Amino acid sequence: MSSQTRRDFLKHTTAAATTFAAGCATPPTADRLAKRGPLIVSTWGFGKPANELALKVLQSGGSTLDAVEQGVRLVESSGNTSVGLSGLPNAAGVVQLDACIMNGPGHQAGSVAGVEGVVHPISAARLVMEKTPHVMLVGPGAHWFAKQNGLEVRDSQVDEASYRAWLAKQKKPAPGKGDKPENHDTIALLILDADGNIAAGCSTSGWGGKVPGRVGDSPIIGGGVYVDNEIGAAGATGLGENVMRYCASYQVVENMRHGMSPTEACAEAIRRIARTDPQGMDLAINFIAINKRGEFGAAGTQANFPYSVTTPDFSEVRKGQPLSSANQKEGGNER
Ligand code: SD4
Repeated sequence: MSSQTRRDFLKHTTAAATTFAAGCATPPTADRLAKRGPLIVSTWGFGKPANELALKVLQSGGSTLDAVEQGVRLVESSGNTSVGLSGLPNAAGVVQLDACIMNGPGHQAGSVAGVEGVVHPISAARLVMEKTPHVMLVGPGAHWFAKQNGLEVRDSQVDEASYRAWLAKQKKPAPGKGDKPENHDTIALLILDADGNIAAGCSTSGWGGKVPGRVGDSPIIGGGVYVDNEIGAAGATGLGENVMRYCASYQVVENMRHGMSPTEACAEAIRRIARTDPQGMDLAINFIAINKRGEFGAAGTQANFPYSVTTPDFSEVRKGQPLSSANQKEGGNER
């Protein structure tokens, strides 16, 4: 082993040992994971019922992907104003949805972007992963594919009324400040199962009032979600333009590979982006992460980023590490 490699090895094992000492009392063997049961982490307070449903799916014998899909579907049909067809429409008054799913074993992924009229885009993303040789389908092709595969679809109707109601509530941006989305959130949901395998998914209607055809970070593998079955998983919520240019969920997972705890990995990805981005900490982005040891964490540029954590022992909403004092309203539940 060269001295550089040895130094790296020592650095990483020391960092991992420190992380481990903070989070667990005994080595994370498969047994221990099995006894501990699954860990489910998702964005926002509205992730908690999704986590709890995902746990039930696992406990009743469903697969980890079933659990991700069912958890996300719950939010997609909950009337949430940032996820599913109840989400805010684009500038043409049409709701366009983004979603993706990733499976740790086999490093598989599927995604749909800018899709209209599909009630459960997370299910369409899973079908892309499982039934096609592709990773991503967009727009009318994604709608056609979902319909062909028996998913529930609706005519994509221009929703002028809800668009106008939303538009009337928007504050005019201060000159030079640009346009900031007021109500935009994503369900990103990560699972470490009792066998130590990882899967994740996310779904959103994206930026309310966006230019038609705009795609955010959520359906981009490594942007909205990333899974590495040897290391862990990460998911993003916030302004996708500030996530996708940096492959930020991928960065979070790579930070964990180099020995950082999930919380530190999220915080470091944000600091790294803020160092090079002209917006600094005004990025409006938040991350959640889990690692293979069953540790979890979150960090955000907003002071009060809530995320939900569920295991067989507890289910609660926690606050991510704040990297600025900016308060951003939790969207997704209001008209
Ligand atoms: C997007 N990242 O489309 C999504 C929206 C979101 O909190 O998560 N906002 O940019």
